[in-house]
Amino acid sequence: MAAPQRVLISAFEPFGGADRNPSQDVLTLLTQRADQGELHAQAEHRGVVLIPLTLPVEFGRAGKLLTAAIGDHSPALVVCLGLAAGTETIRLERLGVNLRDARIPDNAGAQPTDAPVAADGPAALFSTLRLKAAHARIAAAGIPVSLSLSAGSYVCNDLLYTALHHISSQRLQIPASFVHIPDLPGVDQQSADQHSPGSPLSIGQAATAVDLLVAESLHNTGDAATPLGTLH
Ligand code: PCA
Repeated sequence: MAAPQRVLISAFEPFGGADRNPSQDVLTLLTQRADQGELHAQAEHRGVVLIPLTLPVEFGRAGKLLTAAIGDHSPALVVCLGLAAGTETIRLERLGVNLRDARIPDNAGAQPTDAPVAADGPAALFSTLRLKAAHARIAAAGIPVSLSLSAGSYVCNDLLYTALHHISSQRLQIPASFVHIPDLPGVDQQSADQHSPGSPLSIGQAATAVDLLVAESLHNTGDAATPLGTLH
């Protein structure tokens, strides 16, 4: 038996009055595929085991629960998932910023403005998954994908920054990043692999994108040097 390579994947609960969060549907589908041994990551790497974690949409608490899970499971890598309503692509987040600036209250009623995530932390921290290599794989699979320079200033960014800050300050060698998912119809409303009219991609494609990101990032080499920067 190969030594397990634990992959910690988090999703978020619904927030802002919604009754579901598609990041949970994507995580459920990934877990089902992992149980069936159907992941690209499992085909490419030995001993891949998924650790699913659903987090509350709460400043501070989401990050505490994630860093506790990192301590409990010593994962080989961490991918956090969340909803970005109004977007059209899978967004691979390159940066966590040290800023809490909430347009709506979180699920515990907190609404910080212009506050740091970590008072002693740098202004921003880079994601450490192989995002450009993954971008190429995901795009080649026909899935709409983009690199993003900002995960916003709400709880998703809070989680990404907290994870990256924890990992770097504890000197852990654990690559981590965040994937934002468009608002997609749930797996209970239609087959996971069907597009609904007006939806840029399916839950099944979103799960495949995350799987390909994991498969690429478990290769312990530097990222691809593709020129994918933005001009504006
Ligand atoms: N999206 C929000 C928080 C939880 C989620 O799924 C965000 O982008 O900050």
